[in-house]
Amino acid sequence: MHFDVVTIFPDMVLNSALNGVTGRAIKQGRVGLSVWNPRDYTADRHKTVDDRSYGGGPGMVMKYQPLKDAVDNAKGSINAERVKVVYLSPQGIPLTQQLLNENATLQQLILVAGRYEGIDERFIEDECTEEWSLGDFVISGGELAALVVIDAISRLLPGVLGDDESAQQDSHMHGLLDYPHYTRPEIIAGKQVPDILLSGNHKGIERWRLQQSLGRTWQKRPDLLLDKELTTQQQALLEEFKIELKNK
Ligand code: 9D3
Repeated sequence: MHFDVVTIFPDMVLNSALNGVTGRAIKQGRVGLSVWNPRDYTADRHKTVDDRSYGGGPGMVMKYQPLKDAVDNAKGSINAERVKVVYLSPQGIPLTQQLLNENATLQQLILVAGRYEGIDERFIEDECTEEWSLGDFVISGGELAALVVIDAISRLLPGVLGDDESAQQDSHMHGLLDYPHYTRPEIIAGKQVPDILLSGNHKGIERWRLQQSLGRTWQKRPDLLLDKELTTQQQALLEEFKIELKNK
């Protein structure tokens, strides 16, 4: 997958994406990343990328032409068939793991990061195939959202995660929260690591972890259980979790 980020803060994207899992994937050539700065496609002395809003009011709007030229150059840089141009904005559909999974087989994903109050509506209508949001809260621009998308999709691509990490991903994200994790030392501030984790009983550990996942999801994110069918065994584990909680 090749990511192209259209942004007036290209360093913000590069400085972050070149670290960690995404940085490794890029260095290995499993992921491509290019940044396109609308300022580089301006013709005036001040390299103007924004202008006042028709109708008045506070805040500036990103101009159509520098964005259009940046996206056209991104498109022209690669010969790809499966391409999307996504505008990251508060008006977009909220990102979910499912949406990201569905877009992990694109060849090229052009991510448009806005600044100021937003971008000219005609650019969204004519150039963007979709609009995605991080959720119902306000951030200052689309760059962090683009980084979230790049990170989340890169993790889904073949070879990007190590075998261990991939196996973890397989066994989890089945719509439940994670179970608790512990490492040495065995006692911290009087708190023991749960006995089962020291038992060497792998079936018992697996059962405990699934039960913790179910219990924690029920406690912290009951909404996740509403549209999820639990198996008979999972229902029993959750009921046991609730009973043990009452007896505490
Ligand atoms: C506070 C200003 N808002 C009301 C007038 C409009 C507004 C404009 C631009 C709010 C945020 C932004 C910049 N945000 C993004 O570019 C953005 C975003 C977000 O703010 N929340 C969740 N997801 C995203 S993706 C891009």
